[in-house]
Parts: sequence; structure tokens; C-alpha cells
Amino acid sequence: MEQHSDIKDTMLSRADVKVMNRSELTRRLKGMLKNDEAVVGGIGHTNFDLWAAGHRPQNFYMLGSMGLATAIGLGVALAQPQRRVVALDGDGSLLMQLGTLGTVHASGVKNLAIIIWDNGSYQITGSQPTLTESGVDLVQTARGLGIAQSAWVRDEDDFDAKVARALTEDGPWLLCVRTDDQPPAGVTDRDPPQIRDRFMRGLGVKGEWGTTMGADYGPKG
Ligand SMILES: Cc1ncc(C[n+]2csc(CCOP(=O)(O)OP(=O)(O)O)c2C)c(N)n1
Ligand SMILES: [Mg+2]
Repeated sequence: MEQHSDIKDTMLSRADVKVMNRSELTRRLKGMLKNDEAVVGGIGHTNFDLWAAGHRPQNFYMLGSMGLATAIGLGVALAQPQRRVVALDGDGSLLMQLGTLGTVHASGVKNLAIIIWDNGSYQITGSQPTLTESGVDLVQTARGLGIAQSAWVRDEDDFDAKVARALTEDGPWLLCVRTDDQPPAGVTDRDPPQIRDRFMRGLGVKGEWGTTMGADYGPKG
């Protein structure tokens, strides 16, 4: 992206950007993954759409905990610095775990991109409004917590351009996207041990089925 559009982007606010569709953008994101990037989907609709976009072995689906996609993504990024990691979280989830962004900053991690789907609500539990509807700007918040490369996404083309940078240039990145209230495109298979297991194999830290490498990951002592 050209320098002048970066400067304009720092002046964008939530009110300036297009409201887009999370399912469609999740499919766009998947289409841009070329290098076995790890993708961690946050609770609820965020990971449902990730699942519906087409399962990959490098995907992890957070089923029960709000705001942990970014924390899990940070752990993966620090453990595997050669791999690009994308964490997807909802606005309500991020608001519940804001301190994680400060930890991301302090860690010095470079290979992490955080995408926030800001629909202004806790959609999955009945669309109660979140604080973003009252004017809390998550991009400004993230900058205050040290994520300098934080930006609102203007439209679909801008999503493609910013994700392309976040997948190749040093981060950490935080891209905030306004999303509509449409339901997700599917529902993740609810099988936490299998989700964990497939992810570990997808990241190459557990052997193929039928090998004994996995014995290292059982309970110790
Ligand atoms: C600590 C905690 N509080 C409440 C819930 C119930 N809960 C699950 S998802 C969710 C809403 C998540 O909101 P957001 O991240 O904005 O995603 P959206 O539903 O809008 O896609 C809530 C309140 C929970 N799982 N954990
Ligand atoms: Mg939300």
C-alpha cells in the first residue's frame, strides 16, 4: 500500500468504514492463505465462519472462552516464529480481554495479525450491544496498548490489501472490520479434543495418526 493511504488510514474512525459481511470476508481471508498460516478463530460466530470457509489443519476453533483467540494466537506465534499467525476475535471478546493487546505489544512478536469483527454486539447471545456501539474505538484502544499497526478496514478491497500486508510484513497487526448482523455460514463440529489434536498435527508438533510422537503431549507425572 502507498504511504499516503497509510496516513489517511490513521484518521479513519469506526463511523467512516463500510459495514461488511463476516462470512464473506472470512472466505476472502482463507483464499489469501498460501503458506500454512495458523488461524485461530474466536468463540462463536467467528470460528463458525472460519469452519464454514473450509477446514484447514492449521485452523484452531475456540469454543468456550471469550477473547482467547488473540492470546492463543500469540502463544503460537511465539512458539513458531517462522509461521504467520492470524487471530480472529469478536468485538465483545476483545473487550473482555483487552490486556492481551498490551502483552502482544510487550512480547515483541512480529508474525501475528489480529482481525477483529466489530458488529457492535454480543451477537451469539442475543445481540446485546457492546461498548463499541457507545463510541469505544478498538483501533485507538489497540494503539494505546502498543499495537502501532492498527487500522480500520474501509471496504472489501481494503481488506484484501491490508490482510496481504499483515501476512507478509512485520507486525503485530490489528485490523478492525465493521460487520453486519447476518448469521454465520455454518457451525463448527463441537469436538474440543479433536480440534486440539488436529491443530497440533497441522502445526507439526504432533505426529501423524498411528505414530507415537503424540505420547509426549499427555499428562505428565
Ligand atoms: C466469560 C464469558 N462470558 C460470557 C460468555 C457467553 N458468551 C459467549 S459468546 C458471547 C458473545 C461474544 O461476542 P463477540 O465476541 O462480539 O462475538 P459475536 O457473538 O458478536 O460474533 C458471550 C457473551 C462466555 N462464553 N464467556
Ligand atoms: Mg460482536
